Amino acid sequence: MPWRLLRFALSKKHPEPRMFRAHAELKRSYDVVIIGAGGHGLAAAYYLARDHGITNVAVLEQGYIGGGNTGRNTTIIRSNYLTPEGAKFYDMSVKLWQDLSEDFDLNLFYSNRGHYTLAHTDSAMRTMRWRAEVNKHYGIDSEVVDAAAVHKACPMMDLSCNGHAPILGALFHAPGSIARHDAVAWGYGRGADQRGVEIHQQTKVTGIEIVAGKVKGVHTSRGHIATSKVLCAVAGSTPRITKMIGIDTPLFIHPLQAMVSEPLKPWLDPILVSGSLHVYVSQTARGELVMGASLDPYELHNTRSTFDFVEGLSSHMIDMFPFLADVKVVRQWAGMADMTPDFAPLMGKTEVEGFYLDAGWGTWGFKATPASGKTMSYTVANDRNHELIEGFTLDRFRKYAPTGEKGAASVGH
Ligand code: PYC
Repeated sequence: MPWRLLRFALSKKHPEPRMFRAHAELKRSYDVVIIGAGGHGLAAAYYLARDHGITNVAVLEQGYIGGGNTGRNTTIIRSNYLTPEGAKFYDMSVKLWQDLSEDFDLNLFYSNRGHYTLAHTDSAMRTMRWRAEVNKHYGIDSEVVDAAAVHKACPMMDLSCNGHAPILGALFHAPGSIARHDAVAWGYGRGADQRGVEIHQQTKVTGIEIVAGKVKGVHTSRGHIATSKVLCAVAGSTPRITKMIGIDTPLFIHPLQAMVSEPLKPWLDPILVSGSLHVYVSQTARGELVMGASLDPYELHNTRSTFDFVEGLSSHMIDMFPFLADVKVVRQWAGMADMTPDFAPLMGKTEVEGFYLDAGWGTWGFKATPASGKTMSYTVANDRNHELIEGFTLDRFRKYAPTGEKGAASVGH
């Protein structure tokens, strides 16, 4: 055991830096109110304080820090997107991820593994080539590889997938990584708190005060707050908030389920995704397999899990890895994915002055956390959309100018 740890264990005092302060009262006013203490809300608070010097900020959370989609995903980080807008935005995110543990002085278990999107059909191979070309154009490390390269990276996989869907090749994305999701929320939360931001858990927003088209305040379960800027970063709860101010969005909420196996000896180094078999999987430092599939195919504002999901995903996992047949599933969960019609996010200023949206994350919100924090803090601080989110604003739907990102989804939806 390292001496530092032993000293800590034997000491009666534990002078560890605090994680967050608990605030008894809300102040009567803040420069900025952020709704949602998930990764995105806390990242925006952190960069508002660190990069823009705006610290009179309250982050309001109806539950607990990181208890929404931040704690309900499969922690995959990548930037191999299909559209130029997506590729550039997620490239910024991947670059920020690489230094985040050091930035926070907190181990995020960030682990670079490489990411294979498997292609089982000629048309999937065509899409992989398309993505690789877009990615290379923007300096993102992606290439199409053949089935032999996939076998080399993952010799344990049955390349015929039980004869159902033989693998022809893959899009290989070397920067693909995973990280510990809870720690990301804690790191951003602690960093924001240390700079003066207040995080108020168990504080529900019940209304937003608008006067002459401008934000004037927020009503909460703990009283009223005056503010002229509100950032809404609540993923699957976005429609509840936008309804309060009469903004129409094209969001639909679908459950996105996932599950985890018992810990196994390390055998799976890369992250694997199969669009045809509806599987994505990685192995954590603890040895668990973290697995997910497509969205549930109906709208539901709920985080319930189903047996149907475990059965379907397990059978496809066994097509790929027959030796897993006796491995136990130990946990499952669901998040509420806020889906847009074009699969790109919904970010930036809105028709209500002082109300900013960070939503539409669908199935890729976790990996976006640092870039969404950076770009939304810039947008809120300057009341001007950051250039990297110009393709993601709400008015693209009114202008019939979608940013079609569906081809970059991990699995079919
Ligand atoms: O976009 O990589 C992804 C992803 C994995 C799980 C859900 N989305």
